[in-house]
Amino acid sequence: MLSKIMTDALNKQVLMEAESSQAYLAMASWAEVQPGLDGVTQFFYKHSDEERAHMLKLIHYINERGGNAVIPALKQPTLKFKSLHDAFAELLKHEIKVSESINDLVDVALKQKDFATHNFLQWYVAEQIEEERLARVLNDKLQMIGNDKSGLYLFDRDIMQITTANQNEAEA
Ligand code: OFO
Repeated sequence: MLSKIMTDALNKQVLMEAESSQAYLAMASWAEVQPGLDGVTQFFYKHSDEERAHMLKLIHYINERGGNAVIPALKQPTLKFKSLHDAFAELLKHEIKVSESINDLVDVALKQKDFATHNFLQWYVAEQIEEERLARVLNDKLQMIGNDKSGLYLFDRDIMQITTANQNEAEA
């Protein structure tokens, strides 16, 4: 059975994952109306779906362990970006914030001696390492490319390939 402190902390993470999903959905919608960003658009839509899946995983866990998951109200995310570089910089900033929040949650689990939740959270720890790494790689690439149009074309093509490959892997 989850303690009240643990339940509240997990519910805060539900909000964070919901906000992530919403933020990336806004990025996807922004990218969709920019010329030539088909790959980036798919990447953000998929990322938004993944964040929703992270939120659902938490909701089920809270409810299954005798807590009550709270479906949160959300504030409107950033809708417009000056450039692709800005959108990806925001993605990285956001992922770093989420990683910090997961670390805090692990700390609460340890302090509560809730080893089941500690164990459950290890999946999120690993996931954040991967998401932060990918966000950094993409930001580094964009730094290198700058405003070079052919570089941006290739970036979009590569990110489309990564997204499709990951999707095929998930469906296999
Ligand atoms: Fe939920 O994994 Fe990123 O934020």
